[in-house]
Amino acid sequence: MEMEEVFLLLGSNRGERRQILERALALVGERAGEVSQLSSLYETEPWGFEDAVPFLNQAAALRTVREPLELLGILQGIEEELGRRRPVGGAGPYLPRTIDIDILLWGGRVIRGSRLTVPHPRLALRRFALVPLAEIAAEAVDPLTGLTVARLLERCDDHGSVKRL
Ligand code: PH2
Ligand code: MG
Ligand code: MG
Repeated sequence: MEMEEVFLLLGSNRGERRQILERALALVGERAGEVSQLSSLYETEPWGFEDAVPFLNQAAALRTVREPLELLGILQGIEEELGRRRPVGGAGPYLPRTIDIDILLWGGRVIRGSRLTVPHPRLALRRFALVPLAEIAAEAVDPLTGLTVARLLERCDDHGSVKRL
């Protein structure tokens, strides 16, 4: 298996947000590969649900030899260990979360499975993901549109607040 570069987005809007992100990144580095780049922390307005508690979001580059579903399992294990509780019965409305770790891009790959879709299906709609990602990977290309992350950000009409800390 070749080493590939994967871009992740971490988010937290419950508990000790900063510590939780740090802990999550340490576990990703122990279990999944090498965390080779990290964005700044951003405080971001909740997107898609009514919740007064702002998120901390941070993007990371991961160099890994894991297969996609293997990585997904590792990330979900970390989410669970750090207190994430998923509602029984799958996707419902968004709920506050101590930690969410999403796979945004996986090199130039397109993955469409029942458990995992890459590029992340809502990446181009979300400033809270594009701004941190552009800080570390402005020139990475979205394989579906051929557009760079910098360009996706220019075209994004989300106006949610995203503040660099
Ligand atoms: N994650 C969501 C839904 N809404 N809003 C912000 N600001 N940050 C997130 O990480 C986030 C969200 C679903 O995972
Ligand atoms: Mg998410
Ligand atoms: Mg998620």
